[in-house]
Amino acid sequence: MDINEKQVGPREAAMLGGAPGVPSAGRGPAVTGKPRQKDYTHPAAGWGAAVSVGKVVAASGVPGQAAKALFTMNHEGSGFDCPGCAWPDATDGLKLDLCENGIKHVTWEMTAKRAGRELFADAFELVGRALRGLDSPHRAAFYTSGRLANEATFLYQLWVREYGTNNLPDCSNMCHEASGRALQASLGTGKGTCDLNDWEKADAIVVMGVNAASNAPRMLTALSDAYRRGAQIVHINPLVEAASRDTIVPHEILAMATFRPTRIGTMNVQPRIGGDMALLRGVAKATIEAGAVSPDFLDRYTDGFEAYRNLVVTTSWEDIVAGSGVDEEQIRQLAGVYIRSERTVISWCLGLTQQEHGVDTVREIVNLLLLRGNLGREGAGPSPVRGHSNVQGNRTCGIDHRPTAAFLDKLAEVCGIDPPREHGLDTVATIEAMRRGDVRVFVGMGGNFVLAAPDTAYTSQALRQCDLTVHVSTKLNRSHLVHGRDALILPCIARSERDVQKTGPQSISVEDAMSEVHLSRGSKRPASPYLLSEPAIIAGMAAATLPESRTPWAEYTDDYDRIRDTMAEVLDGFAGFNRKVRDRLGFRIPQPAREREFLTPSGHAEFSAAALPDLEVPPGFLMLSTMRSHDQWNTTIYSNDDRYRGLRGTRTVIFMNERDMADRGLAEFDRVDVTSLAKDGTRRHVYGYQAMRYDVPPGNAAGYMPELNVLCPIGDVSSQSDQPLMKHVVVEIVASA
Ligand SMILES: Nc1nc2c(c(=O)[nH]1)N[C@H]1C(S)=C(S)[C@@H](COP(=O)(O)OP(=O)(O)OC[C@H]3O[C@@H](n4cnc5c(=O)[nH]c(N)nc54)[C@H](O)[C@@H]3O)O[C@H]1N2
Ligand SMILES: Nc1nc2c(c(=O)[nH]1)N[C@H]1C(S)=C(S)[C@@H](COP(=O)(O)OP(=O)(O)OC[C@H]3O[C@@H](n4cnc5c(=O)[nH]c(N)nc54)[C@H](O)[C@@H]3O)O[C@H]1N2
Ligand SMILES: [Mo]
Repeated sequence: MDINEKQVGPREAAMLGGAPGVPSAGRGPAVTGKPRQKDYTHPAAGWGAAVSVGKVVAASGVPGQAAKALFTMNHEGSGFDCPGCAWPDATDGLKLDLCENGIKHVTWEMTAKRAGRELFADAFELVGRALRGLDSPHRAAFYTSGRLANEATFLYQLWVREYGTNNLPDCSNMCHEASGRALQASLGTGKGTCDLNDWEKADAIVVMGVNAASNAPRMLTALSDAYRRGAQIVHINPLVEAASRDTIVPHEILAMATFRPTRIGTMNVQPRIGGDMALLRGVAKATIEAGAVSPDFLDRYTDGFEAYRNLVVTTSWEDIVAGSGVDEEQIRQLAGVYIRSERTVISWCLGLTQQEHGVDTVREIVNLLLLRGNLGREGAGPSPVRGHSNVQGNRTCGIDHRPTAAFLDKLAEVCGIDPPREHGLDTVATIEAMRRGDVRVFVGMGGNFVLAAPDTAYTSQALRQCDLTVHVSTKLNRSHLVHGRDALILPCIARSERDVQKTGPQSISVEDAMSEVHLSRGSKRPASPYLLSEPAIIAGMAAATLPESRTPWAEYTDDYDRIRDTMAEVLDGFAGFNRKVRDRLGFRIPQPAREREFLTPSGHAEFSAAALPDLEVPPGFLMLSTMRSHDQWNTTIYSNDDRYRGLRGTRTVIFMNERDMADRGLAEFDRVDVTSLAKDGTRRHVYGYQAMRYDVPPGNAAGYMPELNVLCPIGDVSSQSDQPLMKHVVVEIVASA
């Protein structure tokens, strides 16, 4: 019996793909017919995307409303912010700058199912009673998925801290925790320093570890513009993804009519999984060897360059080539691109962060940028691609299990509460605490915790041990079925819907990946007149939990301007929030690092000098990365197809190098069993996947989340960021018996 079955029993193990001899089904629609793979040779976006959107809008069951919603999405001033990704809106506003996946995301949110008033009547009291009954506030944990708007976020953390804990795990713990920590250590800010204008001015854009065509489609517009003005665009990815080829930009109707694609890449580099840090070091080495550094900048603004240079000079090309999986000649070519560029932007996403050495890798990006002063000037700098549409705003507004003393002091002073000072639990620590019985109440503000978190069987067991689980959601999902002794599913108003409170229609605000904050107002009639907004639900739970509270919960709900007034006093850069956020394009949170003011202990940008990681796997094992398909939004699966990777009809595949397949005697779509090897030596299995030939370097493999989360061991987190190693799963792949 394997680890999955021991934890969840044979029936559920079969559903999770962990039953020997039973082919895994995946989490998409029922599979019919045989899967197919044919390389996708058309440009990304364009007509393929348009056809796909038409199908989704029709299938939403509310085509008229869906079409109307699409025309108000991302229109500054009046519309609502696309709840899809965090890519900023075009600076000149009002292009039809939507993407196919944003559209699928919005229409999927619209459903014909309804919930009535009676649902909320007892719910708040149940939550309040359960929380008041715990012997310590630390026995509860409060998860946030990155969809929560700024105002609701602020209320949520206020409730949790007034109640008495910093147990605020969030999806960012699985996403960009490494980026935040790295940028904080190097530059004294947890965020990137670039905006879209910088993307428009860069001579070279380096895109690392992101599947842009699927997950940040509006980046394609920026890349094709950059290509047309002659910028160099380098894609660094073990998989050659569609974004590195051609695109037809969605709003360019003429290009769509004439099928005239624009190139969106000038160079592809294919490192081994986890090899980015060694690759970056190689580029730094060649840059230093060529004497192409900026001594004045280094002198004036940085700290630790000498130590870094010594480390780079003594790192051998042999180690760099072995560690990156890229040959010296190509690394030198890449360095040539970097050296010839006056202004360089380096952008990255999960391929770099969900690794053991994620923090070191992001710091190596900064090291490389610092060498040539690519920081705090136009067209240059680090630019992480954030995930959820407001994941960055969540952090800004207080979702942090490790809050700073300065933030807590301010919160105490302005809100008259006594927040706890000890750090709280992150996502993985919360799961482990639930499993031990130390956390008894779990609240999820959005998200699909059981499927998004690592080690599905373990996490299921942990949630089932709770006294109470509460989910505030716009859509039903698997987490609603894997619950504690008592369970609440509270539906809420979605971002595309009208939110009317006592003082009239309300707007909420969000922050995009480039620190721009703007208002968002839904226009669609809510699914039911009895639905409550997220701020109203949070305030209702808070008032029931804290009967003595002097926080004006009801007033906050009546008028979100009141929430913003308090936020303006607590949060740095939010003075005049209510006024500034009503500007046509919103406002930008000040970024000291952008002005070359570094809030680090030394007052300078800090070089890091970390050793290259050891990526060796035991003989016969492969390194597997989990990722999204084109037709999914995290745990929401739209179909079994992955258009740009040319795959149709299945999700339970393992992308493998041809040579690794031959070594195992595997032909295309042969069934395989996959076993992961945890740091602690335990093994987890999925059965009856299908092997698929793909352009990945030998020794590397890939497959889809959330199905493969079954294989991600709960204890395998980075010692640098505590992030689960979702792009670094050591696996053994054998032909199914
Ligand atoms: N349509 C759509 N959009 C989304 C999402 C969605 O699910 N659907 N999710 C949103 C969220 S929350 C996030 S965080 C982002 C995620 O956006 P991505 O980071 O693009 O997400 P993944 O699909 O996990 O893709 C990881 C990419 O990294 C590459 N990769 C894997 N290992 C390595 C490595 O070691 N080095 C390098 N250089 N590359 C590697 C993979 O080949 C893949 O291209 O997208 C956001 N946008
Ligand atoms: N193996 C593996 N696992 C991963 C990753 C990976 O790359 N590999 N990526 C990780 C990353 S980057 C992330 S961000 C997490 C995602 O983790 P989560 O954020 O927990 O998951 P989602 O699938 O985005 O959550 C979708 C659910 O959120 C609810 N929802 C949607 N919109 C709203 C809203 O406006 N309000 C409320 N209240 N609820 C809403 C709906 O009920 C929907 O079913 O997954 C992580 N898990
Ligand atoms: Mo994410």
